[in-house]
Amino acid sequence: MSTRYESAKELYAKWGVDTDAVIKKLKDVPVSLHCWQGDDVIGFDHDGPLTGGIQTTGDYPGKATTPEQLMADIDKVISLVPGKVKLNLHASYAIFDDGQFADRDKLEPKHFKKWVDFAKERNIGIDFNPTFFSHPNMKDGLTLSSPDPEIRKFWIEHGKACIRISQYFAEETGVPCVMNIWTGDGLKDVPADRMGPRLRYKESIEAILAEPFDKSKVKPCIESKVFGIGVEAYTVGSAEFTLSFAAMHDGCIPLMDNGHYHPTELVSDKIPAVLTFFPECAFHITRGVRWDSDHVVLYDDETLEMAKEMVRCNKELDRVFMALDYFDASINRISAWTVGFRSWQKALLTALCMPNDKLKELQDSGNYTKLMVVQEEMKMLPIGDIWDEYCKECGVAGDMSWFDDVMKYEADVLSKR
Ligand SMILES: [Mn+2]
Repeated sequence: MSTRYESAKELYAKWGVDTDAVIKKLKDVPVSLHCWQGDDVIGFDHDGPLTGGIQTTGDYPGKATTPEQLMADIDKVISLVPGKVKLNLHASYAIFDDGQFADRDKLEPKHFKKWVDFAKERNIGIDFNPTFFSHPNMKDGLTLSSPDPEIRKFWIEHGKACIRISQYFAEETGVPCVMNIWTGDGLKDVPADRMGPRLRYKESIEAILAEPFDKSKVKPCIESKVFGIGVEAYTVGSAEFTLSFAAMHDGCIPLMDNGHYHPTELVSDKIPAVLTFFPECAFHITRGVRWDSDHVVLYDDETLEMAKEMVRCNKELDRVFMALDYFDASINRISAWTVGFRSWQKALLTALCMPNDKLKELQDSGNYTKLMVVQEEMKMLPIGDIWDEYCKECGVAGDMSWFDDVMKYEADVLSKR
């Protein structure tokens, strides 16, 4: 008697899909795991509130408050998810030994040595983000676009420091570091001058990118956003601004966060558009709900559609940098992380298991009737059996038995914090 995987494999083979090859390939696709789900985007360098137009809601017990706790929590997540994890850090997660505090403009590689040790021990790469929020130098809601030259200078120095740290990450781990610039700069209400802040933002990012770095090691990105909490009327780094900036600056990569657009705009449709022009593109995988941009990623239609476009536009998946970006403080944070990472893995697996060349042929030959029928047929194929095999080969549970592990961790570790 054949196993469920063997029988599923045969069904996919009839469509020309080699599921063994898909599983082998997916194991090597890096996906960045964001450290900030573990502590509600607080970090270790300040006591103030979260600012910058983002907000966590909920007070589920057990959040990490020390680097040791956060690292232990990340380890727990890594043990529960299939696939290849890359670590994604924000600058606010610098680790200072006693009396060693350095402000954002004075950060050095040594403040991240413990993270490098963590990554090297686990043989994973690191992505990085300057932190342009939750800091007193965010003046009147502005950082790099502030009219105050001293404020701009502080944040430019922060950006430059982060480039040096990104290069350090790449050199230490042997994996290129994707460094993403995002600011929450904007205005709550109708501006009198929309262009001035954008001209200053452009100059400031150019000043940051003037810091020397090896383009094969550091991949600078720029991320847009349509609005944030308290910056409803105007954001400086709008979609047109960031996409134009990346297009006009060699080596700068556009980063699209699918929670950062109007709800009727779909990043799945933007993926082929940007890959038509840019050699490399970066994506934040999240789930927008009405005005919120940061719910836990689920295996839903748009998540799958984004995975399909990445796979179809870039078969080798070497031109797209994928990172999760969300934070939920109302549920167990280990579970939030795990569900999101596994959901994106499921979406990639499903996309890789589709007869994409055959579907394209149907479209190109104008056979839209059969295209619809075949696409519907695909939905009933036993992807769950392929998923189980993939998880088994990765040494993790295919079903939700990982959740027992999380509940045990909550009882043994999180509830004692
Ligand atoms: Mn994002």
